Amino acid sequence: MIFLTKKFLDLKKLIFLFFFLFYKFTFANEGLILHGGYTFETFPTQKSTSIYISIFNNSNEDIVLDSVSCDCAKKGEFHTRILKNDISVMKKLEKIKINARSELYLQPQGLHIMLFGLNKALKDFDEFDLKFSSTTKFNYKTTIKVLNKKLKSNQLDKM
Ligand SMILES: [Cu+2]
Repeated sequence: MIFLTKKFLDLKKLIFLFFFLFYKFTFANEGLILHGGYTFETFPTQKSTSIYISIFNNSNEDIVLDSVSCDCAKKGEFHTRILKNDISVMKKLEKIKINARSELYLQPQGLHIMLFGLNKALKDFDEFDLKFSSTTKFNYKTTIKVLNKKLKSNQLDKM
């Protein structure tokens, strides 16, 4: 009987550990909506690209994203654009903060995500997972759609 109780306790510990790990490493997308993420097709020799997305924080706490990654590239970074001698240049940000009950729009000419070391060319209609980690409780994941590069210059009718 004692043996059984001990075994039961071990099982409870195991279940607790499992849920702890699950909680820590799961992509909960709790409180944060990652919407409409997209990037453009790349040339076969192109090794970096930018991603644009809308982020809505529906929670009552600020959320800080401190890393971004995907399986299709070696490294991801948050970038913004600043004026340097009247020229717009990109600047790396260590993290981005989405204030409680606010939204952040990552779009061309402004805040964006960069992928470096692409391990394949991105094609029209491709999709891939983009993952974020936060300094708060959760990790987040969203799908990025690859758009035809002709959309960029409004040349879609000239194919
Ligand atoms: Cu950039």
